[in-house]
Amino acid sequence: REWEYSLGKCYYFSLGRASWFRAKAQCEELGSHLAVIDSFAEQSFIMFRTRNERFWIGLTDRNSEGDWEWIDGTDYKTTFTFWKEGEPNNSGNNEDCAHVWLAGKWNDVYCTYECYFVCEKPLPR
Ligand SMILES: [Ca+2]
Ligand SMILES: [Ca+2]
Repeated sequence: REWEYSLGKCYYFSLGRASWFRAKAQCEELGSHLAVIDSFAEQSFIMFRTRNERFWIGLTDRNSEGDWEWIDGTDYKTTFTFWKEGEPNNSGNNEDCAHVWLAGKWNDVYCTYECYFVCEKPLPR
């Protein structure tokens, strides 16, 4: 019941805030992973649903600064992006996790920041 269907996948929008790491773990406990946004259609759904609030997505450059990686192995370099203008800016040299924010645009922030999060999993058979 807590999951919402869109375009062949199911999404969970958290009711509480957590760090990126805790959010990642919570999605995994639910048999899912942090959302991987790989199309404008998916971006539009998430943008509509998150309404300018901050929600973690499964995108990080914590392994290597500037080398963004999707949590499910989706190739970042050849896939859709929707960064806010001027982002990612690695502000304070310490911003390695990404969330959606105003108008659903992406921003990098420090990973221990606490905000809502979106989990995603395939439609159960
Ligand atoms: Ca960074
Ligand atoms: Ca930033």
